[in-house]
Amino acid sequence: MLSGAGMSADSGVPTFRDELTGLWARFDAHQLATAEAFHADPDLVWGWYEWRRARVRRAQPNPGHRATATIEALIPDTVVITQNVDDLHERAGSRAPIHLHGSLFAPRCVAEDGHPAVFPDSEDDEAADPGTGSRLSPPSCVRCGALVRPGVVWFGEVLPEAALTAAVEAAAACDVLLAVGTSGVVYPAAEIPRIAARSGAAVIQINPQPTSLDQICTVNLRGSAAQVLPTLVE
Ligand code: BJW
Repeated sequence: MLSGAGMSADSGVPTFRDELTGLWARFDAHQLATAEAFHADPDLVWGWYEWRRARVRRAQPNPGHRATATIEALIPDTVVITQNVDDLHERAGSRAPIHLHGSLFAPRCVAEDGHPAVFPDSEDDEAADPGTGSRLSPPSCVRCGALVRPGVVWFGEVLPEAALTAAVEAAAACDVLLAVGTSGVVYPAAEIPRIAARSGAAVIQINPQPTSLDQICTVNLRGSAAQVLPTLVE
């Protein structure tokens, strides 16, 4: 399975590109989701990610996340690949989802090697919601003194190599790939269902809207992840 932001939409976590409710309808990706943006205004970027982190903490897995965990239990060699930076698959019981775009909960250091950040508040799960548009100074890494940055993959950055390799291998080897709640426009993640299709797998898409993946899919199930996924395991 490849999941995207639509998987968590029914948990109240906004997608990126939905016309009215997506994050990019309200916020400028260039000012928030690039390394250059963080360098130019770390307080703006850190504050925005802390607001999103607080929202995710309050969110609960939905029936789509739970059905995914059930599929894993029923078919043990299922591989869950997600573009999402939330932890809702894990909280629903998924074993070890592959996070292609990192995690809101694994901040790292801006130092060259990008080591996991060590800073006083990193375990503070009760931190208050700073609110939309709040500026917040990022902490410094106690190990090296450099700034701590969100542990996500921004535009222009390479994806974690091990995660991408595992995802490509799983896509090339699978018989069926479920593409759930993704617009399929952000690469290289968008290659995953295309690799599966080229390798002869059936690609089943679950999405309430048409997407750029429609043409390569064997079946397009129009509906939300929370509605459609549970029907597959009933
Ligand atoms: C529901 C629903 C419900 C709603 N149920 N469904 C090849 C061609 C063109 C460009 C490129 C290319 N290769 C690389 C690029 C550049 C770029 C890119 O792809 N740009 C395109 C946008 C044009 N890619 C990169 O920069 C990547 N890095 C890279 O390629 O490195 C190599 C390199 C480096 C340097 C030089 C040269 C090469 C990195 C991409 C990182 C993406 N990061 C983000 C932000 C992460 C952090 C954060 O969360 O802030 O990741 S962007 C954002 O988009 C986020 C998502 O994971 C990603 C994908 O979005 P997703 O999940 O598909 O969400 P939406 O909103 O787009 O779609 C939601 C869908 O759900 C919709 O279809 C709805 O209908 C549906 N839906 N409700 C089910 N209830």
